[in-house]
Amino acid sequence: NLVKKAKKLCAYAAVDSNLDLSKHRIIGIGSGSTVVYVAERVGQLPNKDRLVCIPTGFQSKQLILANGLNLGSIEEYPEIDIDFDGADEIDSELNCIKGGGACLLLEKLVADCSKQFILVADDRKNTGILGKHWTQGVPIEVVPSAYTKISRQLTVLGGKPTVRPGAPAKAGPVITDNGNFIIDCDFGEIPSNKLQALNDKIVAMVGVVETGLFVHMAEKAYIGNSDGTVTIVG
Ligand code: DER
Repeated sequence: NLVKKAKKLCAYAAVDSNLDLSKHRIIGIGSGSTVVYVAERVGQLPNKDRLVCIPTGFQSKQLILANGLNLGSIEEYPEIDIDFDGADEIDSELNCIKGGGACLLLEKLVADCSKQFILVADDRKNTGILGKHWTQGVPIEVVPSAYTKISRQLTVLGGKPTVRPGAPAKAGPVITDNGNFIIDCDFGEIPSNKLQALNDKIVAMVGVVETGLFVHMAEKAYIGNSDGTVTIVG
């Protein structure tokens, strides 16, 4: 269908235009359905054996192995040359909301360790302001014992927090790859000049592990459009 085609187009374009094996050896592989095509494209490279791929969670690890790529860990490779990952929403300054797939902690860690961070997304995500299309809230990873305390603090901050349910797959909340809960907190539309302060306030709450607000981290975004074109931002 058109969305799948758009995801494949932007992912292939991002790899073809940015991955340079003469200077990139350690590459980050994100999580979600768009980055599936990034791993597929990298897996088609004739000299892919020169690469070591760093996962951002269980699904990402499976993608690396399924495409015959060398799997590394962020413990072995804390300096990553280039990272490709998806996004739930992207604003006009390439800030983004991530965490729709509950992998935001390792995604942010890998992005933080990367010299280059490239986003790949279909055009539904490219709305220009965070909270416009992605209305389920900012994903926040929290230690399970702190979720009620943090929910209260988020409400005081003006948010509407919900612990991400595991249903119908699981009774009780989603448990992340790190054994934590996800709170999705709706703050409505968030102007780009408010993002850093909001992120810092949330991260300062005891029991918060990380937020899905990726502020000034990405330098380029490849947007796949339903008309078959790719828009490059940044
Ligand atoms: O969870 C994430 O941040 C993922 O990157 C994900 O939300 C992107 O989603 P998609 O590529 O499946 O649209």
